[in-house]
Amino acid sequence: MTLENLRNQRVGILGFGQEGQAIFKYLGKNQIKATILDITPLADWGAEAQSLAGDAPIKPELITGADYLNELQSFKVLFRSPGIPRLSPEILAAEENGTIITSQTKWFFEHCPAPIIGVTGTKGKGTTCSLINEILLAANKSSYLTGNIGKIQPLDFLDRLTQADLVVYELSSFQLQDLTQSPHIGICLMVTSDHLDHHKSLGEYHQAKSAITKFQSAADMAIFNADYPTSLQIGRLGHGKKYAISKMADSAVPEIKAIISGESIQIGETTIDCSARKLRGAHNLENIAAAAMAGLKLGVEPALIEQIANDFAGLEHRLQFVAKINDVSYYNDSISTVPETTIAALNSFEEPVHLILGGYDKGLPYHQLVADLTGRTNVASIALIGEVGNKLQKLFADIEAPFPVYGPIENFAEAFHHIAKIAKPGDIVMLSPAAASFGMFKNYADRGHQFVELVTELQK
Ligand code: UMA
Repeated sequence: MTLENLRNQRVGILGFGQEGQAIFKYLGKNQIKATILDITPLADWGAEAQSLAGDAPIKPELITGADYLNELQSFKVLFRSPGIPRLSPEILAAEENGTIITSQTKWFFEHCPAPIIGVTGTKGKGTTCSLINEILLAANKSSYLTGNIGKIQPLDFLDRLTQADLVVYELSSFQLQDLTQSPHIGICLMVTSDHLDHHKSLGEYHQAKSAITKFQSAADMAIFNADYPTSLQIGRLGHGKKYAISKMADSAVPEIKAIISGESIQIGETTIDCSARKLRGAHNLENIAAAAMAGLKLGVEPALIEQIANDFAGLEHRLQFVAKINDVSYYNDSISTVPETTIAALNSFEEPVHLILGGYDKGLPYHQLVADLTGRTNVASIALIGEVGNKLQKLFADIEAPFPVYGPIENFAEAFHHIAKIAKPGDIVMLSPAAASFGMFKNYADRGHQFVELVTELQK
């Protein structure tokens, strides 16, 4: 489909979030009128969305509120946002009636002149994409990072791209679901179950992910984690060359080209030594292996890949290495707003960890977290903050925690200094609060930035 096919046709944008707004700008720039359809009533839109639609030279038609899907059959083309289920009855009925259902991702794939490195998986997509992008930029390649990771929308730079560029695209199952093209390099990390609230079944979720490789030709490449049955199955689809990754040296999977062993990744004759890596967690070695494989296939020198893989500090606020001061390492894991993510963060360390825990109380249960923390040998101390801090303090008191628990402390800086002061060389100080930021901070990013600022001040 071309822009010409859209002229003088009824074109709808389903959902006016990040993606819908990017499509609206793109269509407007190309003088194409659009109708915006969104469940959220206009009065509840954010200021940016309101002024984008309100001040546009080509005024959009607006269909908002609960009945926004009623008229779908009157559209020639609909651009769907990822958050709107592809298989909803109204969308299927419109499609049956001849409406073309597309999306920002589908349009981009159809029109992008540059090779796309697409990354999907249940966890680790954002980290792997960011690392690949860093590797490519370090090798002086022109690389764009986009997709589910947010920030920069692909339609904002589509017109600038040439064959000489590279696009690293994080692909969620919602974005992959109706693609009819696969990326030039399709990377399938670990796939387990997730988003079952949105997809009807595990089968639909796995099916959605399969577009990462299914349409590849012999000129394309599939990189996948052979240790997960579904990833192996997806990796084997399509005609791309196969480059599987495994932690099992004795695996019988013939497509395996990279073996993770200890802190090393062996790819043929090449060894990538990750023993100096800042990105913590065993799972991250799998992500580094996928990124290293992609880098090698795109012609980056192994020594440079090794250097970037070791220097990469991770995504902001997600187990992000901040600094090492007097041999104490500081990590910002402000994105952790539930107990499970704090447990996952702690699993990444063997060193003693001093933890800032607590925040706004969403009514989550914390017994499991307390049991987990007290059962560990590497929790050195805990500083509690916020309402959840009160709750945790009682739970820790009941079971006589085997480590010092401070607080709850009202002041975030005071909580930080408390544990930073007692941390010994070789220890970790981490913000991984297992609670929402509401009340004490603007949002989780603000909480993370305040933590980073406190670490920076300590360095002076
Ligand atoms: N809306 C409806 N009907 C619905 C659902 C939403 O009208 O049934 C409207 C909402 O009122 C809102 C708009 O649609 O105005 C939001 O659209 P959206 O939910 O698709 O969100 P976007 O802002 O366009 O963000 C999307 C991704 N969101 C989802 O997949 C849910 C973002 O991923 C992504 O960063 C962005 O596009 C850029 O590509 C978020 C996410 O949670 C971060 N992704 C999941 C994940 O990472 O696990 C897949």
